[in-house]
Amino acid sequence: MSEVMEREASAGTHSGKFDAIVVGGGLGGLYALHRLRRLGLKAKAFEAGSGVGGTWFWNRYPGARCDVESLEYSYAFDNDLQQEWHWPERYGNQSEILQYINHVADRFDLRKDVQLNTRVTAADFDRGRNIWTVKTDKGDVVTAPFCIMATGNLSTPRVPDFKGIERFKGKWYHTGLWPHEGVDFTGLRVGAIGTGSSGVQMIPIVARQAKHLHVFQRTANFSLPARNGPMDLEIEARHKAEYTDRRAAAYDTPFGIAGFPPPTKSALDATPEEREAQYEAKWAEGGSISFLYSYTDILVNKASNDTASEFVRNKIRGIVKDPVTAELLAPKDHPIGTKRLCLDTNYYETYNRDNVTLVNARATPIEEITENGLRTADGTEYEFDAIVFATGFDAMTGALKEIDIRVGNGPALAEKWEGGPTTYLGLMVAGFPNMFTITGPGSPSVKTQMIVAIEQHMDWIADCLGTMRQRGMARIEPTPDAERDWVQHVNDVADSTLYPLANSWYVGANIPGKPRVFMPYVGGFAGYKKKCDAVAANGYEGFSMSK
Ligand code: NA7
Repeated sequence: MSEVMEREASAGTHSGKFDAIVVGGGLGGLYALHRLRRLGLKAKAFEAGSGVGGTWFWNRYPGARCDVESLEYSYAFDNDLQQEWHWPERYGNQSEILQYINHVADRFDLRKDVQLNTRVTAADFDRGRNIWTVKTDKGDVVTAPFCIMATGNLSTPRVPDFKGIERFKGKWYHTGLWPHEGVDFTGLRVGAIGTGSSGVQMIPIVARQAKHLHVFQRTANFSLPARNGPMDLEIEARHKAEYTDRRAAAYDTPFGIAGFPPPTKSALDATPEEREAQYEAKWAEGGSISFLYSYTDILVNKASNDTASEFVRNKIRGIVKDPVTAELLAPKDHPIGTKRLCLDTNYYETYNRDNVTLVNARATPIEEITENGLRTADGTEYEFDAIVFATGFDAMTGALKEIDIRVGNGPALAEKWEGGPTTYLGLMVAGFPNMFTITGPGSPSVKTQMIVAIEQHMDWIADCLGTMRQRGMARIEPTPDAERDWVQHVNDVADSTLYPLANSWYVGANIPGKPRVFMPYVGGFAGYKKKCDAVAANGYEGFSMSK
């Protein structure tokens, strides 16, 4: 197959031989290009969007904002960049982050190696020649010994295939595919489906515009106040003075973020009064890591977690005036922090508005979309001018499985992963040589500050490629044993926590038929990085390299 593809390449205009192909032009793909260039390699990236930015290019829904503070959520690889960039607010919003990414693309002259509006459709590895042949939907056929998948963790939006959606006469939107020109909901009857992070951020803003907003909630999520606001210039100056040390310290933390003193005791060793004061202080401070860091065992001990969960439920009961709505909004089916803990601005307060109604989509599921709105299982008809799906993503594996990735006549990656993703360190897949995944399943990825995770992965990959070059090696792949042991370890670690108690996208629970496998590594970023470094120091233990 590769030879045919290569013949096509030489016949067409969109061909080329590179040292590495990068799939994706988001934060991961751009850093990959930069890092490969520093190794002296010729790389090319393909990006489906009409601009760089990945997640931050697509997710333009009202209120889209990072839940990691802006001084942390940025690249660390260049000190001048982090010193010179000014973030206007405590948490970056979508347009500020996209502006930053575009600045980085220009500043490091990365754009010339990114081909936009191009989706990679297939990648095929020829073991005889150690060459990947990569095809795109624009007819490109390019080759390179290495392929770097920077395809993102939340990049395949999921619009549930509701019956009747094609009949709807109004407009519908998905938060992850938001129109660039924005949407004005003023005076409209709007239905919002989904109350994950995207819904929680968007709902308060749409509520202020809409004539009436119905929110369809299937599962209540915990959300904490973000306490966003203008950047405190003193904090910024202090942070910048300590940037280098803080970035280094972040590597020694579980979430890849420094500055939060680690907790020292169990929630159960504190008196009820102490706990209340502690949670109250964290609630006032804003932010999710700080809150989960109240005690050592919130994510591992159900009784400890109950104290934190109940504190937040009581906050919801205190904010939301209608007791029935408050009880519906108070999550009871999962421990706090085991699904993505949302950060919001006035989310619960929004339900005190006269023009907002919460619908229990668990008790009365959405049955079908109709011409004029939707109908729930109890036969109630809702009329809408617009419907917003905040229904999430085929997380962590969706984008990779959409590409036909094969090694000769072997099974496609999607077939290998039918029972759930398997990787070694979330970096490589056994049987798929010379293909690296940036923040792949089995790595800390979404459980950390993503940019730290991206830089750590790409730095490791660059060192690996440098070592291979030095040793005259042409091929690397994990051994099946190393992959099996790592997958087991990822699952053992998850099973020692409360995470598996939640039906979250971490286990693929939001995609019907997706195997229930815990995908991110929750053993903490610090331990994970040490493991990756030790693997490299021990001669790339668990990988086989060949000439
Ligand atoms: P999420 O967190 O996956 O949330 C999707 C929401 O959509 C969630 O509340 C789902 O309920 C809901 N959903 C999905 N299908 C339906 C149907 N059929 N009916 C009703 N409700 C439905 O995605 P987000 O975009 O909010 O956030 C993704 C990540 O982006 C986030 O965690 C941050 O890391 C950034 P469910 O919980 O499945 O019952």
